[in-house]
Amino acid sequence: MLTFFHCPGTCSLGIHVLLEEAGAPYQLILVNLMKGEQHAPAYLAQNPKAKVPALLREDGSLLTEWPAIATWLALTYDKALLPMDAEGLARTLEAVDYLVASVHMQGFTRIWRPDHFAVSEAEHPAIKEKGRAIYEKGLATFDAKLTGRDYLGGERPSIADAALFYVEYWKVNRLKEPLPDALAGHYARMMQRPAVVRALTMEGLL
Ligand SMILES: N[C@@H](CCC(=O)N[C@@H](CS)C(=O)NCC(=O)O)C(=O)O
Repeated sequence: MLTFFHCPGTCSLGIHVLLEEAGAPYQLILVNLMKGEQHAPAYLAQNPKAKVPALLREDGSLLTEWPAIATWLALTYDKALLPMDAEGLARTLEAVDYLVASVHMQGFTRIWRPDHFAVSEAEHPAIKEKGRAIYEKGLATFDAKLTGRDYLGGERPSIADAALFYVEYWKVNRLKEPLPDALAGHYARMMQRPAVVRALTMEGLL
């Protein structure tokens, strides 16, 4: 049995969706970021990075970083979540890296947590503006990619669609803003997937 450390509605939601899509056996452990539980000694003993998602595996080893966890889950439990031809694999990893490292961490995090980038509140408006530009450029990039297709790789979702889903989720549920058309269609398709419904329900978000 895997142990999945998560916080509802954060980027760990994408990994939760993949655990459900893959049918992996896991137990959920809540790390409440709003209460600062990522810095509690008991959690730091498991994950010194003080972040979610984190996955404790049956051999007792901890796996961190969204792209690594997603890749390992796909290869271990459901290879259909990761195209294995050279072009499909490269394009999937390209999308995941851009979504997690740029759109999320350089873009959305600047909007949501400008204090992570500058202590001085006077600098926060400029940081948010920079984050907004990175985030919107990322959304527009994926909106163009999705035009005329159901999922990023075509007909079936991959780990990249789970990364796109949590970034879309933030636009709708945190910023309370509409998604551009093709992303709105992708988000609606993801929201209809039983795995997504199960993950959101378990996180108390539905
Ligand atoms: N590079 C990490 C990013 C993980 C991350 O930033 N997680 C956020 C939640 S979306 C977090 O745990 N933040 C806690 C904090 O910043 O104190 C990954 O790919 O998993």
